[in-house]
Amino acid sequence: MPEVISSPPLTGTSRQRGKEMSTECPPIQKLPTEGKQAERLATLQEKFKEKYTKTPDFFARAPGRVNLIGEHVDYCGYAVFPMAIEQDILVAVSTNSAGTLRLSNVEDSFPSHSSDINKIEIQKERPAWFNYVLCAIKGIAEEGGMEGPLTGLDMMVSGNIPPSSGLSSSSALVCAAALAVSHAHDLLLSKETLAEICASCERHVGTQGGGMDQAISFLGTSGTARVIEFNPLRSTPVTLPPGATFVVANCLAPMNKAATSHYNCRVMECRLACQIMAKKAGLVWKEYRRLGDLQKVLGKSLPEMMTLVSDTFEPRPYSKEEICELLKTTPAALDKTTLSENTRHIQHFKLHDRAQHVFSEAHRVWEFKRICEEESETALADLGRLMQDSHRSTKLLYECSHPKLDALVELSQGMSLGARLTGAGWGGCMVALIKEEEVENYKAKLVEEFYNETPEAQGRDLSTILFSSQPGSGACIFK
Ligand code: ADP
Ligand code: NG1
Ligand code: MG
Repeated sequence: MPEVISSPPLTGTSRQRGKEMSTECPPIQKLPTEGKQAERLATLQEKFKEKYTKTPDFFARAPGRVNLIGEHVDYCGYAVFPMAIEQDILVAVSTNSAGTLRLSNVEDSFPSHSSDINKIEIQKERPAWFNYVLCAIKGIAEEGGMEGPLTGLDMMVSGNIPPSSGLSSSSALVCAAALAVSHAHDLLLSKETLAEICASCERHVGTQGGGMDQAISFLGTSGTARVIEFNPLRSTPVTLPPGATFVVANCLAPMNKAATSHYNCRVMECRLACQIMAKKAGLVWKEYRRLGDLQKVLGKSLPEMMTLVSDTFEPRPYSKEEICELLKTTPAALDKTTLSENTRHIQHFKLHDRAQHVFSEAHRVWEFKRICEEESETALADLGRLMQDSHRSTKLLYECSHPKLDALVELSQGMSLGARLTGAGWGGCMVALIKEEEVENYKAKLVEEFYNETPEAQGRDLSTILFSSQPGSGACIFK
């Protein structure tokens, strides 16, 4: 365990945003002196010195995550069940007096960027890596309680979360950068406040995310997964049953969420389903954007909401015109009230299947938690079954899987207790629940039957593609 120098208490309330559920800031830890993390930090420090001819003042770290269950429900207001992983983004930081942002990456494939730190412009149409850092700077400048302009910053990033693979490299980058900027300005922001700022500012890249990734990146705790709830943001540690190991396997088909409209299309389908159901219930539909808010107002259970979905929609695509007729609005007005910029061109939306997935998946999250807490003899098998059901639902109702992910899930039958896609999908990673004693055999089977047959895996370090993960800790500062 790294030594904690301090976990600064929060002072004053003017810098706090939203409802605080704890008063803890991310901890400040001593730089690790041994292990892989120490080596990565040393390399980052060396490259930082070469680039900026000075030593970094401190480092910010934020982890990626694997979501165990609760996919595509956070933006509908429903709880999710992720754990932080060991893989992370590190940012080395030093201030400059020129008011400039100078940003670079240890990997040459990510080009450097520089601008006036107080004039941040994010070009959504160009999915550049540094957009995520610009989002973080904008977020802290606008919502972090700054009392003056930002000071200039020199930053260098080093990451080992496979990008665009559903393990949340994007949010880890936003969270590490936001923590770096807030620490450089002595802002004492709680983990929850930082998570909320990051959830909202990452939307500047264009994706209308729900907040799971940023929450677990700050709130992750070593040894426990967490149920994260929203509005207000709060999280509960949950100990997983003994003997449970989660193995992550990357199908090696990446999917960049900001460069495509798949993700936002699903967010909009849920929003449209919500608004049509709200109208049918006699509510002011424009005031409703999330299925979870609608459920609260209607006072129905999740299974009752599933019945309502079946009573409201047919399992087929609805045209934009038809949706406008149901809402008594026009396509131009709908673009403004409901749709994101990159979904306004879409002409057909599936409402029944997407809403059915959301309500059933939200239910599975609470079932998963109940099983973990009951500690019954069948716990592992019961959790596995929920994971299988979740995969089927994301594949068939949400249509966000990928043939390679399905192949991995298929291969896992028999050797795993359950397996499912994790993160947004359309490629990326699968997570499988494996009995501890089976892990090595299981991995060997995937290597033999999947990775040896996959051209993208050849010559790659398999430990970065196929690994078991224990719940890890959240973001911190190293000094
Ligand atoms: P994920 O599922 O990993 O969050 P996204 O598509 O949301 O996938 O985000 C991936 C993007 O995050 C990459 O295209 C890149 O712009 C950025 N990113 C991830 N890791 C790094 C890194 N180590 N350095 C720079 N940018 C990164
Ligand atoms: P990834 O795959 O890490 O980009 C996305 C969203 C989450 C959540 C999941 C699906 C962002 C930043 N992340 O994760 O909020 O909706 O998909 O459960 O938009
Ligand atoms: Mg992402």
